[in-house]
Amino acid sequence: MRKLFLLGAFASALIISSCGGDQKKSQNTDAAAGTQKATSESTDAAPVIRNTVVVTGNDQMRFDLDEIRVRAGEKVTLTFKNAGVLSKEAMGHNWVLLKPATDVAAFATEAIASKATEFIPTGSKAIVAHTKLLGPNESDTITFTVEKGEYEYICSFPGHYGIMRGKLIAE
Ligand SMILES: [Cu+2]
Repeated sequence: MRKLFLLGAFASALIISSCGGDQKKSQNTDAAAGTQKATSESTDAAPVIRNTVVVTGNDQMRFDLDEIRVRAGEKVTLTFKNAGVLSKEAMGHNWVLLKPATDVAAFATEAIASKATEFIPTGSKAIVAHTKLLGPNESDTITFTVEKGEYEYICSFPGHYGIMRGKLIAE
């Protein structure tokens, strides 16, 4: 998990510094895959694709992972933890996976209007999977299976999705 976190942090640093993006990124990924191969019995040379994932959210309105890679067509088990201390009413978090090409801003607006269902618009066709809304130290584990593609995930608590979001890539 720690490795995933570090890699995520490194990836976002690369994105922030942005120049030369693709080439640098693939070099980094290759290096990471090499490390992983040396230290675990990973059977695949591909970088950090895991279907068991732990994500945390915090009081700074951040997920610790801004990119998650999973294997398409196989069950993903995702545990989301709220690592903050602020109350659920003030700083609750959830993890909501949206279908590719979802208008995230429109979805988030719809979510704000869904307070009775903890900011999950019931019946929304945009949702692939979601956790419960969590208060401090709470966690929720969900399972889902996705087809190949790129999906965005957000926290749908009002005001959070702008920075509390990331990308899930199924390959
Ligand atoms: Cu949140």
